[in-house]
Amino acid sequence: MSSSVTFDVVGPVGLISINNPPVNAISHEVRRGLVDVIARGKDSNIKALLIMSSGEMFSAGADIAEFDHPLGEPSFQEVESRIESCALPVVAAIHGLALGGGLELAMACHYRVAHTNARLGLPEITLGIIPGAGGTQRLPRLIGARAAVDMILSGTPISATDAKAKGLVDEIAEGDLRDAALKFCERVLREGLGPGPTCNRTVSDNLDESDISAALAPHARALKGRTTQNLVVEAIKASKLPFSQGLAVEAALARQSLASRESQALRHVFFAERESGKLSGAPANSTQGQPAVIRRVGIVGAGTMGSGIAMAFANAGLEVLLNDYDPAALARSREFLSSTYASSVKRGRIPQEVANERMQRIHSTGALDEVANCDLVIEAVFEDMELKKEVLSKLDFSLPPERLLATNTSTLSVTEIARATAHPERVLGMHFFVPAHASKLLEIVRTDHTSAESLSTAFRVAKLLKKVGVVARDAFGFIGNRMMLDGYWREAEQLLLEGATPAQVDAALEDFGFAMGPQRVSDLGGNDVGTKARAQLFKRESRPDPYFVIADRLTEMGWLGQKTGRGFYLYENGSREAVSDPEVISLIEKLASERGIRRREINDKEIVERCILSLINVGAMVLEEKIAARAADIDVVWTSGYGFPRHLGGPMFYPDTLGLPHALQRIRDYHEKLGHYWRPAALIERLAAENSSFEEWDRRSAAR
Ligand code: T1G
Repeated sequence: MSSSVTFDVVGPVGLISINNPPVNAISHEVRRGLVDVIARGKDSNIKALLIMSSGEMFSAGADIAEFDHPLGEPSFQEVESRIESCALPVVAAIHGLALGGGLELAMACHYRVAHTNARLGLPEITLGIIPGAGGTQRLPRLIGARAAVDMILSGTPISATDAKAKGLVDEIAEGDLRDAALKFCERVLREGLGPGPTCNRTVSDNLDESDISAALAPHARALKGRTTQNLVVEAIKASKLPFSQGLAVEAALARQSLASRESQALRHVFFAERESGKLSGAPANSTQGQPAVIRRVGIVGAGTMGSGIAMAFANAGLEVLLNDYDPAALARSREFLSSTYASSVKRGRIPQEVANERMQRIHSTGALDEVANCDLVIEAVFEDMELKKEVLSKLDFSLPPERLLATNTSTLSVTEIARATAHPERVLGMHFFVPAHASKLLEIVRTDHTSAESLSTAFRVAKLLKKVGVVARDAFGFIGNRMMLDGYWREAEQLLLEGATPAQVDAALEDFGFAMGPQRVSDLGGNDVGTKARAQLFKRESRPDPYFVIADRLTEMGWLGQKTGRGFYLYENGSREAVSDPEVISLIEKLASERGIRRREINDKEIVERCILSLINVGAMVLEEKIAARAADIDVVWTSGYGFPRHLGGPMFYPDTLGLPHALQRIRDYHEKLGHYWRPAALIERLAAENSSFEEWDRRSAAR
């Protein structure tokens, strides 16, 4: 008898409970346990079966960790056919999340009761797979093919109320779910409703080509470069076939999707995001630190970043004290906060009362010492070393030594800033990304003094903010900016000098899968922001010319990007549409001739190859220098913070799929052609020589 599935008798009902923490994944053991207990339903005293789960949720679906090996028997199909063909009515009682195989299991039951807090979804597409446990055949039978294709393409769970309205659940329960579900079973028995196999239902609507394109259109941007959506549509179409035939079609398509590189990449990112939140980079002499409880957060500096960070914490339900010595800055910040919340309300993202609550959680103050009673203080003042040191030393004086002190610097040495305090062990960098209230990544920058407790607290903060926290060692540009400046973006500029146009480079990288090309991103953020950041970084380490000579010249000329109507592109009359600017091309030609760079035709393949290979090469150097603890951490930084396409797995996973020997050969070719800065990273040379991979390197490092 499996310990993760138990069986109790409550009157005429056989109560089956799944208990497989932390997320009740329908693992091999759970499937075996279910088959065992369903057989117990044959006991003559049992008139109905009720399946529910303990813990926070019904189930997060199949056990994703099992996907790299053939799934053990009994299969989902076996478990579900035993439920569906059961002579007794089988009811599923759903609380919290019912996702993927968890919802598919519930759909194989004859009836579903959902608690008001239930959220039901098939998020498989986020893992590059299609629902493979009958979801593409039973969901259309319950809610219609059109609604089913929408739900599976979005992958977003729906509420119990919506699920009831669509016909996915039969009853909504408030209060005690177990009681309500047992009452529901008694009603089914009293009214003699009997078993109601979903497979016997037919799909109420048709899915023609216009329906399909209409269903795909809203997801075009999110699914750019992906293929799983086509398999989803094919599987849903098969729901018109007799059930067993449709199920066979689904199984074949599910196997195809599971074997795809797209799914391997997305599963890699899924687990990498969860692994990145665990201490790997902590100083050797420290133990796993106990994270502090954070209820009230102080933010010093009410500029765009400070205000955005304040919003992130208020949105997560925490009290925020936003400090700035300049009353005008505080007033501008309130304006920014209320207009940002107003536009979220206008877009229907949050109701007005939630916007009000969040706004009220942010308290402004001109008195720095007021933040002394906060559990965490984050400094977000102007990017100037002396100013940041002055603020940190004042905070260090007033804030109890066990409280965490963070700096939001993106360019300056955190180690140097921490020198202004008497407690460097409680100082680290919290590098938020624009917009701080919405971007998913939080780079946690540790110095050689940062304690494990401080790191654990920073991880807890990332989880509280629903961000992915990745530890970076304090160094030039940390993980993300180092790779962007020394690799990806630097190469984009080099290609412009050699003959490519901004539009060509951006289009090639957008076709590769980036949401936006580097020149357009620079114009969006402001070319001056990049120039200032590099000037700060050069105080740590310089870089040989040419290094962003085009962007820096545009800054000198005041062509800062969208905010000035021109940058790498023209933006006419305040539009956000980037229009090619012949004057920029002439400027680039001039900068190239000043450096004796011969210009030539460059094709898209070379553009993508050079920008991505240089990213990979610098990524390997970041690993060698222990700035990142894991190759997978780099993948998380770039997929959640820099727009690297998730379905390619990230800049370190991607070459593993190409084969490192091939990547090394191409890097060597460019080293020969383009010179020193293309020197292959020693780590790539070593792994290629061993025909190994970054994934293998991570496994070995973790085992050490
Ligand atoms: N399988 C295995 N482990 C899982 C898991 C799963 N489905 N879901 C979560 N975990 C682990 C996770 O790695 C972490 O482990 C811990 O649980 C807590 O997760 C047949 C084929 C449910 C919203 O896509 O979206 O069913 O790091 O940190 O932030 O058609 O986890 O502690 O060791 O993420 O509260 C479809 C995936 C599967 C849902 C909770 N299901 N999970 O978020 O906690 S495919 C999904 C999530 C499928 C069928 C197909 C989230 C969550 P560790 P966490 P959280």
